[in-house]
Amino acid sequence: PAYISEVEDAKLPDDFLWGVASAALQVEGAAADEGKGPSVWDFLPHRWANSVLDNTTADVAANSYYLYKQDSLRLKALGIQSYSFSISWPRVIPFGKGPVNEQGVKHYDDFFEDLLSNDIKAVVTLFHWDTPLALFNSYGAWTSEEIVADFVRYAKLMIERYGTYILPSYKYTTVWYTFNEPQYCNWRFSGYPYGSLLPSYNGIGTGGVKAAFLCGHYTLLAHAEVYDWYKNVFKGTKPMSFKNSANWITPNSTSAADAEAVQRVNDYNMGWFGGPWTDGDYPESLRSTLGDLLPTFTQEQKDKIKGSADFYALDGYTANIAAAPPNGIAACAANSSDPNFPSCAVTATVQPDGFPIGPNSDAGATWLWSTPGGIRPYLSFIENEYFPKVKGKGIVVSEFGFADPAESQFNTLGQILWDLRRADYIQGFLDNILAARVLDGVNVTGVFAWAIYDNFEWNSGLGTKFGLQYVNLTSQERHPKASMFQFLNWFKLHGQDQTATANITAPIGH
Ligand code: PNW
Repeated sequence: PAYISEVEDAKLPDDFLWGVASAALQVEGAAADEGKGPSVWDFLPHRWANSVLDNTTADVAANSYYLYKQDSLRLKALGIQSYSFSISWPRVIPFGKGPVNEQGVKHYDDFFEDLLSNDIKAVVTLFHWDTPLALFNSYGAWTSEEIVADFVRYAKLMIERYGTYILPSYKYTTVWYTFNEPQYCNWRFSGYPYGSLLPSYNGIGTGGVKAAFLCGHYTLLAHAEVYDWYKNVFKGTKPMSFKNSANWITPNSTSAADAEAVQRVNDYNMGWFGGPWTDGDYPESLRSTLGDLLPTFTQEQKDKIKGSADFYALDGYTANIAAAPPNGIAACAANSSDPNFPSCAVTATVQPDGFPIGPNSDAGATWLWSTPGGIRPYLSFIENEYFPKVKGKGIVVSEFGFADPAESQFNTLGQILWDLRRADYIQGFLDNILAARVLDGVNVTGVFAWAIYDNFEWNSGLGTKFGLQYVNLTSQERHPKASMFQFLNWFKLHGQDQTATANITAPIGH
């Protein structure tokens, strides 16, 4: 392939979608304020000591429920085009079903209005893992088909209310995502393994595997229902998709067995949800490995799911190496407690020559290695090989980011803000995305950096920092880090100069 230096002067089109990302649970705080009901992630750290690495909670986090007006002025002052965030289901429907919390809905009215007045484009995720706790107690949440109707009701309510926050001139405003990374069904939707201790998760299936695939199944049914309603009843015209967690996988050797292992990992990461999207059903390798643990669709359901996303949204952070399982596929497939189940592949971050695939991330993100070179071949692979049927729909890199290990070692503000490893990762990643687009002809239409600022990193807590802005957890002051300027300069260099000014000593939200 041509050298990346050839894209130094390349410009991105005006409708290229870019910005920073967050999720409600991770940034909002106000966990029990103004009528909000508990989500499983509010409950978890209070119920089980050590369920979060540093025993922090998301009770306050970056307090954006109250500070959002400062946040959007800051985005505007920095010149950031779009903000990808999620709505909290238990904030607007506190018990998942039943009464609507008008104060919660009013909060998002103000929030959308505020973004609009600052000319920041809204990219909205309806569900980013904060399952209303009450739904676990009433029917086991994502292990029950009952959740489909409850999610669809919530989604319609939000889209009817906020579907008007659309600037017709801009192709990608507003993007709707139904779900964030259903690949983490069960464990992130429930806080697994602690969530598996919730009453209704007891005794389901084999080691939680059955629960995970039921969860994926109901996620797909709920997504397809919302998509069908949005396009055919609501007559919505904006793009809708769901965000997928998947990474570039290379084989450990040139053997056929390792090539098959790569295929199985791709089928597990991309095909579990992407297969039904492109073909109406799960990939063959998932069916043969999982057998009855994988639910089946009716023909009507298949028809509804097929085609139910307008582009592929990729949360692609890193890369991995895959090899065949030591005892063969048959032995693994027969044993759902095999550590390599269900992909039945061994994944690694050390190359055959003994070198790691890249510099590693923070102790709270051991899965994450700085491998920016992987995104370029991966984007080509997705468009040309894995999803050739949907070529032309485009790919948005809906999240990428890095937890700079230096930030947990240093403790003065100046050092924390000097996040050179994140800056380096971001530069490399963006260069490779541009190379995929300009030199390899991949239709990549947007990219979002995780995260707008430091936040609650799920089971790794507040101590694992992904932000392009630092948050002082006592004063709640925000400061841009070096990586934020690297990010912004890169977009300026490539034709996205958002000359904006704003006074960021803004009033508190409400
Ligand atoms: C994403 N992986 O999760 C989530 O959408 C965010 O909420 C989260 O804070 C962020 O990434 C950083 O972790 C991922 O193993 C979790 O490749 C795991 C992977 C990727 C994304």
